[in-house]
Amino acid sequence: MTDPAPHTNDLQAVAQTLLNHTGPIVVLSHENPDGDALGSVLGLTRALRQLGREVIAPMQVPRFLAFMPQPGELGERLHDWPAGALAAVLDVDNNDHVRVAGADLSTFTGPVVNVDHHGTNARRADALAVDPGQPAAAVMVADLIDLLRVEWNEQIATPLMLGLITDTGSFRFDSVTPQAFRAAAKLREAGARLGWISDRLGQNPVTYYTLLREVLGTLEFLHGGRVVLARVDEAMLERAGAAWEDVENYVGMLRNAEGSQLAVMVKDYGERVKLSLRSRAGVSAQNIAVALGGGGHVPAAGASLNQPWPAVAPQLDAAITAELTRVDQLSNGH
Ligand SMILES: [Mn+2]
Repeated sequence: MTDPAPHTNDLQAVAQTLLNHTGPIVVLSHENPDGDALGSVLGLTRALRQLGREVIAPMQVPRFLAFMPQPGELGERLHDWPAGALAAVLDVDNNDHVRVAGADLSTFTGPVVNVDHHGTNARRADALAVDPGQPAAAVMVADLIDLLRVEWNEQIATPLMLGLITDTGSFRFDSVTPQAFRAAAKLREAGARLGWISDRLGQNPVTYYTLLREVLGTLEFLHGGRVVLARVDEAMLERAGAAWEDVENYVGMLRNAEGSQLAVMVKDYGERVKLSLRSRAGVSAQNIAVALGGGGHVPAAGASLNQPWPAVAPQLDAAITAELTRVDQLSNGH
């Protein structure tokens, strides 16, 4: 172990609260769970069960993460708060807003512990550890498991590695800290199955590819290749037997086109349009989205317009042209 992280004292209080509690423990995270939410919940659930605790972990696991839990390991829905329960809430910045899989924390009167890495945390729990310097909640759960004195094994380490991988984009960003690699080393030492996780995360359903064939037929390189745009509509989904969910990752793939500064995925619902925008090299997807009534972050943004695509296309082009002009003027020193 290296120097204790700033959250260690707070985690000690969380660990003590969990160890003192003899009743059932309900482990929860946010709705639309991502890899960190699932990994944190599953890691702590397995650790607490190893200590002999009764744990209930209701979660609707999305298709792309369904490989991780064992069948029956997580409950689909919570019907009632069990008598004498404690709620352990992970990777969530506001417990008051937790309404997942039948569990509504606003109706819960028992003790709550919260472990989270969001800077926006509302700090409402009986014991809580919040550290925005951590790359993933799973890293804090790993430290918590050390404090609970649970013996490490592959079953506990693997879901926590999933959380760390997904929240760091597989360690690909400048935001990845040395601490993220130290946490990964600890999980790897405990046997986390890195290759298996990467292989499973990289898999797509067949409909992803059959739909992609349709979508690539619409591909356009605009503004001298600086903008790459593709469109998908209901008829394409029907021909491919695909769902809107299959479309999610296309825009990131388009952005990888060499020389492209902006990728646009047009989701054409007929009477309305949703735009997914991804940018790089000084271009702001956010500026374009805001010009069209949407919002988001500088590199990733979106907009929804209640107009058909032929009416949206010229507005989108005007917003793109304005943003590219802004960037060019900046780089020319104006
Ligand atoms: Mn997270």
